[in-house]
Order: sequence, then C-alpha cells, then structure tokens
Amino acid sequence: MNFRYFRSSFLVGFTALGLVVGCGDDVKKTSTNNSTNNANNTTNNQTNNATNNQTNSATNNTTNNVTNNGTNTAVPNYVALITDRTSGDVCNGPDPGSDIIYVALEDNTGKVLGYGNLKYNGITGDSNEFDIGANLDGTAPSEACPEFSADNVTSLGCGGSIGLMFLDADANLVAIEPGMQIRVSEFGEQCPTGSNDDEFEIFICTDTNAVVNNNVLTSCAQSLGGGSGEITVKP
Ligand SMILES: [Ca+2]
Ligand SMILES: [Ca+2]
Repeated sequence: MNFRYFRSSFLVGFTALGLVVGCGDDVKKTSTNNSTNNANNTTNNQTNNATNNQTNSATNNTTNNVTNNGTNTAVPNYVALITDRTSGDVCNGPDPGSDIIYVALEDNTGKVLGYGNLKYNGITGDSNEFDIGANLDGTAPSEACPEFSADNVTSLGCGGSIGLMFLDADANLVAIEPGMQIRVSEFGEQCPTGSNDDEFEIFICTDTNAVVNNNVLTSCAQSLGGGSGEITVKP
C-alpha cells in the first residue's frame, strides 16, 4: 500500500468516524435540549394559560360589573297610588269615598317639593259628582280647606284609585325617594265641614310606565299606610 494513500484513507476514515461519533453526541444533546425545551414550553404554556385565564377572568368580571352596575341602577319611583277603603252608607252619597283636596311630596322637614298631578284615573261611583280631578293638576291648593266643589275636591268613589306624579313649581317631575314624605289632604275632620267617614291607603308604584300608560297597577304593591283626613306617610 502506498503510504500516502494509507495516510489519506486513515485520515478520511478517522475524520468520518469522528464525525459519526461527534454526530452521535450532537443527537443526544439535541434530544436532551428538545426534551428540556418541550418541558419549558409546557410550563410556559401552562403559566401563560393561567395568566391569560386570570387576565380574562378579571377583564370579564370588570366588564360584567360595569354591565351589571349599568343594568342594576335603580329606576326612580314617580307614582303614588291612593286607593279608597271606604265602605258603608256614605258610598251611596254624591261624593262616595275619599275626597282628595291635594297631595304633596315633601322633604323630611315638611318643605313641599311638588304637588300631585293625576296620571292614572281609577275613580268610581255612579253618583260621583266630584270625579273630574281638576284640583289634581300638580299645582299648590288655593286653600287648605276649600269650598267642597268639583273644582277643589276629587272623590275617589268607594274602592276607587288614583295615581299621581309630582311636579315642582316649574312643572318638572320629582321622583319619590327615601327620606321624603307624602302628605295626603282628604276632606276630613281637619276641615270645618268634613267628617271621618272616608278612609284611604297609599302605595308606591315601581313601574311608572305600566301605571301611567297601561293602567296596570301590579307594581303598586308597597303600602305606606293610610287613614282619614290629613295623613303623612314615608316612602
Ligand atoms: Ca266622600
Ligand atoms: Ca271625606
């Protein structure tokens, strides 16, 4: 064998062997690295997912809270319902049931915030001569105990009801809120010619639209109390 050829072959073979051996090491390293990277990726994915879930959850909660807060904002109450509770012989007269002079919405010191304006008419009584509701126009009464006339007094009829919304001095609506009071003046014993024959009960209505536009009273479920003559109740 030619020595030069042998040396060349030896070098080629040795180098090739080294490459093979070297490649073997690299394959092992690559495999190990891949396993490590996969493990890291798995960990990272889990961490990212957890972080994303937390972020999404927080974002969703914030969004839901904003939405819920918007949805849950309390709708103001505007309507007070006065229902007559009178029974007996007085129901057969010309002014059956409670005879309302005015209704005032006041703050807790008695300062008038608005007067009742007739928005739901459930007045009854075939012989009721005081059923036009002219005095319930949202303005102040001319007198505490006026002449008993159809212009000054509204008789509900026995079992009848009226729904009122309150207007301030500028004819703007005033919502009924906790801390206020509602004062109903019925032509009763506080007036020189009145009597305590008639009784009524006051309710708050939570669905203004149903009462005012559809004559539906199912939301007028919260009783504030009642009586005869001049009565003050707190919503
Ligand atoms: Ca009456
Ligand atoms: Ca009366």
